[in-house]
Amino acid sequence: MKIKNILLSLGLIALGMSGCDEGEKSVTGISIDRESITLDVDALTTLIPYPVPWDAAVSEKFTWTSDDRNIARVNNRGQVLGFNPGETDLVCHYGNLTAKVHVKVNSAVSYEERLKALGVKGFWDFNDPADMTRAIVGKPLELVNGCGSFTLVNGPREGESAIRIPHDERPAGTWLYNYIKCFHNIPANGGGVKVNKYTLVYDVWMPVVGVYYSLLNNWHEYGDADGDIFLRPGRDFGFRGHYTSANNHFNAETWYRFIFVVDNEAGILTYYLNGEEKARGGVPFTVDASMGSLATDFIELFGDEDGENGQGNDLLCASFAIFDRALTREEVTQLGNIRIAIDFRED
Ligand SMILES: [Ca+2]
Ligand SMILES: [Ca+2]
Ligand SMILES: [Ca+2]
Repeated sequence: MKIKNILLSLGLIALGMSGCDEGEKSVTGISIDRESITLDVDALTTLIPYPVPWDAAVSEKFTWTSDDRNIARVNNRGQVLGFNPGETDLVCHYGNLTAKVHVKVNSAVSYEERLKALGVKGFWDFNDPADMTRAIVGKPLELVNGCGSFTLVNGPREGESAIRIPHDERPAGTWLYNYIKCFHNIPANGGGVKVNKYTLVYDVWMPVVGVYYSLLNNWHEYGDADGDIFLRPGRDFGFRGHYTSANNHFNAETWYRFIFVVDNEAGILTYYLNGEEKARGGVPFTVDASMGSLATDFIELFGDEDGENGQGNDLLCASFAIFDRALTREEVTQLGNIRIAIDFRED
């Protein structure tokens, strides 16, 4: 309407005409600024529809639909979101008229593919509603449930669920623990009888900050029932006694990817948050040390002996992965960041 009026005004000025009324033309078709588009997963673009003929009187709004919302989504402002790799058509509607735009969403390398390319030894995605313990790589998990219950809930995006870790309770003066036994299948390495070189990757979400959450408890082979890797009230994180020096790294109700790279043989410990290095410590642990080395049969995820597993709050974990070596900074970058839902309104 605006374009028509502007062009019409310009035309009238150019011709020095006024008062010419030849009657309004009706819309007989839809023209779109592009016949086809290609975009990446999570990327946005906008399509612009025009009436045919160009100077027709537009009396209603153009609307849009997608033939496959799982591939591409579109709203009535013509904004398009690449949702999953594939091809489909977007349809613009005006009355009974329609026009199609073919859309191709480029194939993306999935997180699972990235993990596998780097030789991951265990990967659990918590995406199977029928089996929370399912392994994508490695052995099934075992849920150790002293109280409450493990449940699957919505994760970082549609089709990506997470496991809710029930917090520990102390109903009769004795703590009831919840944790996950993770059978990593990694033999002793790094010059000892325990696992001394490894990388742990957690995709987690906290309902509140200002409390402790335990991510790991080396316990059964070490006799130390206190958790060993914590997210702390000051919003710093790390192994007990080896936390990031700065605070305020994370917020509540936000998805994060925490990565802990341990090489006891070299004496180097590195922490990443969303791919960014947050701490790099020298010589924190000796080979086979009780805190920094892992038992060769299984590890205890999210465990703690006295309620520091969330302190009344339930952590969510969208996935967990483990490597049998210390990933380099470049490899951590290759893993990419956690994919979260793009804020996109379809109306
Ligand atoms: Ca411990
Ligand atoms: Ca504790
Ligand atoms: Ca998941």
